Amino acid sequence: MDNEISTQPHGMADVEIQEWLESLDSVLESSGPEVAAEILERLRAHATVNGIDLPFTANTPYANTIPPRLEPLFPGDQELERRIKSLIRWNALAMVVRANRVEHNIGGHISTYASAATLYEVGFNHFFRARTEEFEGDTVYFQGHASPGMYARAFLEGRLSAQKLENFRRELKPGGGLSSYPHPWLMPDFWEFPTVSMGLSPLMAIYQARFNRYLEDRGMKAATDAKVWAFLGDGETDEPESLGAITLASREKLDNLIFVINCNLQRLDGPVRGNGQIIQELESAFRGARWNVIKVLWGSEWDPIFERDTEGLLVKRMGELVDGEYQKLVVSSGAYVREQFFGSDPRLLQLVEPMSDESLRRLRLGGHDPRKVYAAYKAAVEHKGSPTVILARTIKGYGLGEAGEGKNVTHQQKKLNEDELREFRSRFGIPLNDEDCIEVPFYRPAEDSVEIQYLRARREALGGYVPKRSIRSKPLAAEHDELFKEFLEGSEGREVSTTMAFVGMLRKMLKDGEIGKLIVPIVPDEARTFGMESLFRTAGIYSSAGQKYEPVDVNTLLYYKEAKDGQILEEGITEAGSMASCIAAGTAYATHGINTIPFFIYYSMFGFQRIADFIWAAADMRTRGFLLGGTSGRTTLSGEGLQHQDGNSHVLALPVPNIKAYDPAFAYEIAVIIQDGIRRMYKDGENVFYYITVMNEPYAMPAMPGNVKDGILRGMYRFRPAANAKAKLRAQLFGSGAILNEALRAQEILETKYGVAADVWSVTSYKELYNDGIETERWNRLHPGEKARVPYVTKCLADAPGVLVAASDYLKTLPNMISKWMPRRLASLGTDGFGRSEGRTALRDFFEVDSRFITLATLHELFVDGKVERSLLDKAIKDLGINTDKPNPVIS
Ligand SMILES: Cc1ncc(C[n+]2csc(CCOP(=O)(O)OP(=O)(O)O)c2C)c(N)n1
Ligand SMILES: [Mg+2]
Repeated sequence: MDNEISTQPHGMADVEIQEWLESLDSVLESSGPEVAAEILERLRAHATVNGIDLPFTANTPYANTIPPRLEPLFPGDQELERRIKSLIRWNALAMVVRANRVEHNIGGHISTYASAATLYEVGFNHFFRARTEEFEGDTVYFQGHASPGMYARAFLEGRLSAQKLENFRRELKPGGGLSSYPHPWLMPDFWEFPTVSMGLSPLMAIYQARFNRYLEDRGMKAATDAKVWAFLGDGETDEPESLGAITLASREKLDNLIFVINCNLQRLDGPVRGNGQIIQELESAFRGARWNVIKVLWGSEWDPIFERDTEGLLVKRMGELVDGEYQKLVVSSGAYVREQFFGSDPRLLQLVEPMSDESLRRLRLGGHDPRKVYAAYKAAVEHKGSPTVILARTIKGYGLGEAGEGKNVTHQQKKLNEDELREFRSRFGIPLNDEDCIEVPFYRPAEDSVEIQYLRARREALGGYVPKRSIRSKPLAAEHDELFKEFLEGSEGREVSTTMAFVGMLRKMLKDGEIGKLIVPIVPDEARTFGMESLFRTAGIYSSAGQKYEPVDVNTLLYYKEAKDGQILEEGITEAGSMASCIAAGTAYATHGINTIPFFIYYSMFGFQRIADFIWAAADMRTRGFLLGGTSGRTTLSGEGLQHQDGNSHVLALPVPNIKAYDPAFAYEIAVIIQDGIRRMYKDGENVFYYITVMNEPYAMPAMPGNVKDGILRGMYRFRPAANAKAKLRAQLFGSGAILNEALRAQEILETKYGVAADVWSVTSYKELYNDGIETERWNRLHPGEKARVPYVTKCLADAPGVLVAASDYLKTLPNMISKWMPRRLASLGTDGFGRSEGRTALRDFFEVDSRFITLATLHELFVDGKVERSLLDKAIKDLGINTDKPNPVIS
């Protein structure tokens, strides 16, 4: 770590160093910091030219970035704000302690908020602007584990009742409770952003800030100075997503973005970097990424000591300690601090000579000093040209004393004994006597108290309360029948893939008078894969910088056009970042009151499998829009092999409660699903979003048969009935996606070669069918006296004779999970196992999902039912050329 200041290199005389420092001081005083910086820069260049090897460092010394002389005046009533903060501290602690008294192990966190209270309170009293009619407001991502502090504040603000606080983490109590962490799904009027799966919110915040600029550059909202604030833990920065997009933020010059990292040097188990310095590590990462870095390490009590230290000894000493040592100092006595920290050099000891042990112990850290925090926030909101990160040093469990302050166990401290409670009460001056306080009551001063008046006045001045979620967009008006009509008519024999069909729809949607502007196409460097390059020219690729170069393909029709008002978000190779954009666009109906409709199209294998937690967060946030899983299907994507061929995503979509997942086969099915989706989400305001897989296998798209719209949306419909419904041998074949064509071929083989009349069904969504089935079962169980309802699958198959065979390009579990609502046994074919680099024909043979295997499965079912002879199976195996000794795809 390069944070040392050499004070006596190679025996150089102190006096010489002193002269240099003094002349710099005088330049600073007479000409200001810019000139001083210029001189230093020139000196550095001069030194390099003259062969002086200066080591690279992205670090500054272990000191506050803002010196005391540049600190602004604190504009608030510091004492009053301290009292308010103390009350919030108390109530936050009370919530957790009370909840755990009632129900052992219900959990909750005290120490995270305890360390971050000042960081939040300065924000609440002076910076976070609410969303109002006139102003879009700041966007704040609160650290998930600090939620008790946010609830406790809302209680003082009169927004949450004591009853609600009492039911923290007990959401099922009468009258409702409070969710453990920020969850818009559970508290849709309060929380906006789920942050508790650590690492997601920093990345989401970056893309949110960028999306705000996108809306401005496209003229969809006025440019404002609204900020995106993200509060993170220092341990949280270990998650790769946390720092994964920081270069995007600086590249895009997102000076509307502020990270506040609460550096309490601890995570759950112990120190974040016991043997290093997390703050210096983060500083170099962010400075390297060209962020504006503001370190807030030391409180005002340190200023006079620094002042006395004309030799820079203190900064040097501070840079020497590793975080494990710092943590130890925090829990130690003043005498220990004097001996261990200052005792390393008699000159240091002399600096603190006049101070008592008690005042040494009370030297505050920067993150607990409102003046230092205010100075940092003010500098951050005024900074231009790059995002800012504030690295604020705090103590985890601040104020918990013996109960956990700075201790390794503090993260999980949920109970305080009587002495500890009294101690905490006294330390923060809560007006409760010794007896009352051990009951840990919630405490709110009278409405007309100065505290409540002040707190209300501050929030009023900042536009209202935060956090608060509301839906600010107006529903769309049109039905869009005209727009989608042509896609219901089929391709008249022309072979197209469902991807091409979708891109055609997208192109048309982009031209629509109502929704055209609202569409946000998002691609992670895969537009060409999906045949979307034609949109580059017409819609343009968004770039805040416009296009500073002449593209290499400028003379072609479909050149790579970047533009400041470009509509496509070409995110580069980041599914996580693209999903974060999709979330920002899909929640703009609430955040900005704008109904942007994201269409995020990506390689389906790199979706649910890779970024499922972001999709889960999107679901929590009531995100609207469409995820398009391109090149999908284990056997439909030929060539790419094990890592690319997706037979999983429809299974992985099952757990997300509000995502509707479709595996359509034909263009008209996609048109029906998208049109209905836009209506449900943006007209009727339903809290659902969509996953649609599209494929790259070309085939003729049929025209939509009559009366199937409802079936497409509900999950299945009879696409092609058997020619000879009176045949003796009957079957029902279920196909999805491109495998529907295999079922149709099997229908023909069965009819012409084996005299079996089969109906073919298109199953567009096993998830919809499954949800309908379990919902029907549940209703019947809870309403035994009423006429039993019938699952949709059962209704569909009521008059469908014969054996049942399903085939899809996904795991067999999909059809199996609905088989219990079918009238008879189901044979399921699917693509369980690892993919292979091969062509489609070979892959469908390998995974046993082609027309031959569907035929064999049908005949086998008829055989089991005693409808055909064994010899027919032998003959079929031979005729169809099936190798019965072939490897088992599931495990080979
Ligand atoms: C992705 C993820 N992994 C693990 C956890 C469990 N967890 C909750 S808080 C925590 C430690 C947090 O440390 P830090 O980020 O430093 O926050 P602090 O409480 O110290 O402010 C852990 C491991 C989680 N919430 N999310
Ligand atoms: Mg921490």
